Amino acid sequence: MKSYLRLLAALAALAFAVSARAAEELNLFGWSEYIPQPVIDGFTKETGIKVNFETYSSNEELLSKLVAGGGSYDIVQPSDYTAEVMIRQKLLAPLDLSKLPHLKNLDPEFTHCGHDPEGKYTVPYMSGTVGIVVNTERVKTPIKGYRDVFDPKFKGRIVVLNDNREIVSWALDTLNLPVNTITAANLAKARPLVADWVKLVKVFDSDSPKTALLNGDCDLGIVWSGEAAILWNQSKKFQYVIPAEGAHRFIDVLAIPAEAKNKDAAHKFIDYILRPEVSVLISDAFPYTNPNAEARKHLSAEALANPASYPKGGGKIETFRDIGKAAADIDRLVTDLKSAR
Ligand code: SPD
Repeated sequence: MKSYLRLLAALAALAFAVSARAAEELNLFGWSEYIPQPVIDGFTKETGIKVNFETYSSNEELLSKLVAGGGSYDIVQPSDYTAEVMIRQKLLAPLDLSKLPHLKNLDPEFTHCGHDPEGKYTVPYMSGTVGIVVNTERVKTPIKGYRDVFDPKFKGRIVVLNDNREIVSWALDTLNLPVNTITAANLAKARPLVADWVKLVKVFDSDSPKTALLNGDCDLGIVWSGEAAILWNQSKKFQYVIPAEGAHRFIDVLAIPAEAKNKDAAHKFIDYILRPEVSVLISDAFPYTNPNAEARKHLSAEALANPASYPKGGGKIETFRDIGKAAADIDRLVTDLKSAR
């Protein structure tokens, strides 16, 4: 009788453990076109943790939803300079590095950077640049920089990122002004250039700017390097050019909001992403620059030769930093000019 009761108790404990495991959830808030669904499904299959996945198209959207949503997200995926803002505003939780044994796979070039010098809050996800894509079957003049793209003869043939900080940085680079020290005087100098440029643009799209180039709606683009890499894989007519005036290099990271309710599951997900075999799946679907040195060893020679994913040489390449309140000035400037076009 006693052993029968013990068996019953063990079964009840097992049922409890199984239902607790099934109830575990992870609320993931990431960039669109960046985290492949099979990677998320693989995590759920392995851990039993259900992932609720929401996407955004800009760092500004992430910030405003995170601030409004309190503790609704367990993992976010800001770019370096936005992670820096979040750290300053105490919106991120320090990571428990003992729960991230695969951190060792990262190339040190991408860790302990300016946005998180001690590596306490963020883990690099993917890196990349913002550059020019040219459909060389349709554009026969040499395209080397922003001024070549924003030539009035290309009016209605250009797709660019729908990202105000990016757009203003192209004008600042063109004028040889700093992209991280934003003053009213420099914004006033950039304004006429941006005003002219936005009038030439046909499509503003940060989610899938490749689409307008693939379907022939546009012949030139200023896009994320991963989008350019996908275009190159489709056809070598899509050439990637790092703008001669200067380009932006970003590191997008994974981080856990301070108010997250499922921090343990969040650490499990981040460590899963750091596994080489998982990271390779991400590179296959979204060929950005992979910061995971172990994963890179498993990439094909063709993937590593993609000039958008792994550009060789190049001129002035800068990272963006937290610019505080000036971010709102940039937003206002571009929003005004877009609505006046
Ligand atoms: N679709 C994924 C896009 C990722 C872009 N991250 C870089 C943002 C830098 N402002």
